Amino acid sequence: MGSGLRVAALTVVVVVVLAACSSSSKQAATPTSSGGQSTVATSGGGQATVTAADTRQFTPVTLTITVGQTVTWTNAGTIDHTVTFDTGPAFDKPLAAGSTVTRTLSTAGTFTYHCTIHGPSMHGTIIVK
Ligand SMILES: [Cu+2]
Repeated sequence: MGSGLRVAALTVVVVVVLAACSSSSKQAATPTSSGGQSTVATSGGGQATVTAADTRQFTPVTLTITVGQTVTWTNAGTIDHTVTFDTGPAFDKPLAAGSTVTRTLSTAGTFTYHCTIHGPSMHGTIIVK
């Protein structure tokens, strides 16, 4: 009976450690593909992040958030970009290499934006629900 309990306890420990590892590696992982993927941000005021890189794309291209959530754009590359909204209240911010831009969206709707440096081909959409 003693060894059976020990095995069971050890199994629980291993499962907990594995779960902790996999969740932290998920957070650290950067998206590898960039073709039209969309992400739904976690509800409840969680972080919503868009990454701009030297590929001249915003990743994810489409991000769905909840009303009142703050989106953070991070320039992970070495060239400058902008976050310039096409719709909604005016918003046109430089996104220099290594910097971040944040915007809290408190109105439901679909908002498109682009980078003025690289033109409409570098674009993204924020869906606020
Ligand atoms: Cu750009």
